[in-house]
Amino acid sequence: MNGGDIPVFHPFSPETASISHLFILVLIVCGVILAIVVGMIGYGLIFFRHKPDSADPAPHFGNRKLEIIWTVGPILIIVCLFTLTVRGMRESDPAANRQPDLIVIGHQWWWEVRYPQTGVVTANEIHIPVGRKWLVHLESADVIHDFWVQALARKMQMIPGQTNHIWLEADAPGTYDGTCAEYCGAGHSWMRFSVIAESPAAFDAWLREQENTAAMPATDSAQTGLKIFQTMTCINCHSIRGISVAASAAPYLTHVADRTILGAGVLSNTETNLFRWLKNPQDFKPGCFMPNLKLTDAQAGALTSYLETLK
Ligand code: HEC
Ligand SMILES: [Cu+2]
Repeated sequence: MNGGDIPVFHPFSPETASISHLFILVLIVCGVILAIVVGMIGYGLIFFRHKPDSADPAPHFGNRKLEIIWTVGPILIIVCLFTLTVRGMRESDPAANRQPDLIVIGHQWWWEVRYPQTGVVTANEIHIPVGRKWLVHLESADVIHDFWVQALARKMQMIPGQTNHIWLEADAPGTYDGTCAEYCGAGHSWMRFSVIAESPAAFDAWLREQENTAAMPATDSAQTGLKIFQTMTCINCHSIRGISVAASAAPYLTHVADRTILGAGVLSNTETNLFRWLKNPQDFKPGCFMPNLKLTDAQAGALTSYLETLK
């Protein structure tokens, strides 16, 4: 999706299309009413101005015809909008009738993404197959967050201790921007994510890749990196499948090199940026829960070569 699109006018799923249609219709109805009101005021101002020597006009009391029109008219408009709103709500939120295809858990300030059918866990980048309606469960690990992919689905809060759901679907392949839409602390503005919709075949291939455990590094520098990863505190927070199983305190790194963003969108995932992030995450995302571990350039370099092998 390109940055200039306003998602409400350019929906990419049946769910957002229904929201978009309702919005445009309400906009037109309100626009017509505004034009009538402004038009009548303008007409009155121009044609019924007070002239210096004219007498005050005779007052009118009661006008049954007009009163019926301005009572029945708005009632009809409201009934129509109400009916269309209920229809829009149904279309944008069909009943959740099965196990979730995806579980997304909001953390300060990143997104944990779980595929319950396979056990794959990743972060900040959500892959989905195009044209499939996916039921997503939304949870929170700490405070209230809000999951919002403007072009694909309505907004939904993630509330600690409660599971909400949303339907996620994309009509066309592409990368769709998502963001946290509920202020959740210092790192909120960098709590972004992407939804990558791809053909079902490409999606299946991606998911199979993700199921693999991390490959053992081949080069010296990457092997040193792995040792540092295991001996420094990294493994207390981060999991790498086959290497360390930590609590979900931090993004899974099993296939971190496969992702395009770091720190929930604060940096693009290049080798240089990864190195800079490891040297001091606080430079990029002040307040985030990865501390500055005061790594030397050599340590950060070795860790970078190791993490780059995690495709
Ligand atoms: C106290 C817990 C903690 C420790 C220790 C820690 N990290 Fe992190 N790390 C985090 C958190 C939390 C994030 C997510 C920050 C954010 O986006 O807000 C993160 C993010 C990252 C990322 C970016 C991942 C992504 O997908 O955005 C990398 C890479 C990373 N850490 C590597 C390391 C390495 C290597 C070490 C050891 C030298 C380490 N971390 C130590 C908590 C930790
Ligand atoms: Cu937030």
